[in-house]
Amino acid sequence: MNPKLRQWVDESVRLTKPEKIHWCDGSDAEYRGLIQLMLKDGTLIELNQQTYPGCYLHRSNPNDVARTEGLTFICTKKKDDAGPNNNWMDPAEAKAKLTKLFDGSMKGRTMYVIPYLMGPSGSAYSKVGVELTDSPYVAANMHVMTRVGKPAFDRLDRTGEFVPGLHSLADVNPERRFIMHFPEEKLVWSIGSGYGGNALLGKKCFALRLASYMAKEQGWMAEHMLIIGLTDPGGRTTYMLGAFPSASGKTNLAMMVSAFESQDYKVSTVGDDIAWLHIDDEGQLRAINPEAGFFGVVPGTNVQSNPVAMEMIRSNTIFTNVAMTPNREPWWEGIGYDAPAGTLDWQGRFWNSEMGKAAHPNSRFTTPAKACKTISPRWDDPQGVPISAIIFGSRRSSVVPLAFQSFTWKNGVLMGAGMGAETTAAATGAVGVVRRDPMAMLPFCGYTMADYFGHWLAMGKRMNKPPLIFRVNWFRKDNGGKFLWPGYGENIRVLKWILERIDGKGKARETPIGYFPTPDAIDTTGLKLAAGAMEELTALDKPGWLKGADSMKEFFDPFGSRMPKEIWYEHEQLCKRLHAF
Ligand code: SAT
Ligand code: MN
Repeated sequence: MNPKLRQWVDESVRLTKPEKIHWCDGSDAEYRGLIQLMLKDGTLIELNQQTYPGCYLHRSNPNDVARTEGLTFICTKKKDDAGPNNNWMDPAEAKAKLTKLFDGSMKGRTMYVIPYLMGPSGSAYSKVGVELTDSPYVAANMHVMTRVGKPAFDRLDRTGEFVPGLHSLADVNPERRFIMHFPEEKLVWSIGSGYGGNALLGKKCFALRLASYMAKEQGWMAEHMLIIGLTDPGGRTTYMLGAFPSASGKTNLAMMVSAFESQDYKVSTVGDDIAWLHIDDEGQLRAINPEAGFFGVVPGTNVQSNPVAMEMIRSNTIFTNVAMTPNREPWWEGIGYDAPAGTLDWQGRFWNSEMGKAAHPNSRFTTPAKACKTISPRWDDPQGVPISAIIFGSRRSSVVPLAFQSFTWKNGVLMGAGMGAETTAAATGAVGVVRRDPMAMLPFCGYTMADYFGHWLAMGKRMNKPPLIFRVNWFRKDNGGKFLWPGYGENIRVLKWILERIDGKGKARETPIGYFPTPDAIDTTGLKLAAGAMEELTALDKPGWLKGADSMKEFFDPFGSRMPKEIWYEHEQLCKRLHAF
């Protein structure tokens, strides 16, 4: 037993005072045991085992259904190191505050000790974490989302290194809820929430917030990105990354089934949420998916939007906060059929449409990656996959065109850094408000984004041939509020244009913002679009971008002198080009 691990578990046991300790081995038997236990105590509800074998429903505390960004802190010694993009608390103060809350918080409960590996077994890029939790729901989800047990111990034996994460539900009270990160110590303390991103500490806490900090120190990158392969009709596969804010269709894009009937393009899934990126000896950027499962948004999932997920979540899935029909099947808004009479909403109440939504807008599924029909044969390749393009995307009903390409890596870094996004239900707070969400990392960057942008610039210089950078927007609306682009499987047409640009082809025109596709550059054969839609989707909204450039400046200003000069230079050039246009 690793002495550091032993000592930390002992200390945590003394503090939280659990009744029992369960060391997780990651076995199927253990998973089944956790499910049985939760069925017994009501944490899980059995769904219809004929039609949804191995599927269960968890209803969380209604006060605990999304990430709570306001209660999430980066605790560095210096406030400036956390930056204006994070809530900050002094590490000693945070420890003192949470020590009180953790004191006896596991009384009468079992502490699960969960050793887990983030990344493929045998990959030099993978890292070990250990989570201590009093939530069997968290333990079961960690089983699905990470590689628990042996793969972690094997690595731990070799390196001796792990990231500790202490988690307790305590009394699930927002007044006493904190998600605290100590990047200098590589430690997470999370209390008072059982929700995914707050409680599955391998995910946002380790694989993004702490890992982004470690990546900066060690010369790699941890990003909020999907990883896909796009195979062309000739059978050649090109790998791409996509950074989109939470609940903006990342899982749908990652598992996309091409709706392009006339042409044989195929998407394969390497990851749907997080990418760890390294530069190899040849100067090529490579990506691994640190996770082993999907924690996807359920509402809106149907046979059109994501047929692969629809099939995948028919078995061995934990549903959180969906509705349930009288036939004990899960139901959600956008599933493709009406809720039968007698459906219970996500809080277990008899539902009618006057009560609002039956499923919570941020209801989720947890499913193993290997159950995904489009999973890439290289999804757990220890070397990762070589990356040719990075796509930034977000919800914008106006201004941002369907797609465009940045001029250079540096210019692309500004494009990512200045990305505006409409907020979604994945975090508590108002939905649909435009905020700057650089690289879709605003809630997940474990240090000041001034240094983060600098790190992006530095990484670009180390790459032999940096990936091309693109911006996409599937969510553009017309004046009447109707979507201009059909999205989902039709997005393959945009990916095809991106592939053509990678190959030095693909029609484009130069604008002050970057290379925009010409209205005929994206193949629309067989699509029924409104007249003039492609013109509108590829037009330059000069006043909109001028305002956008102003709000980028507003976002960048508080970073002060720490902001890289090159970002300001790129911003200045952008404004100049816009004014001259
Ligand atoms: O934060 S979660 O991992 O629960 C989901 C998300 O917001 O991307
Ligand atoms: Mn996410």
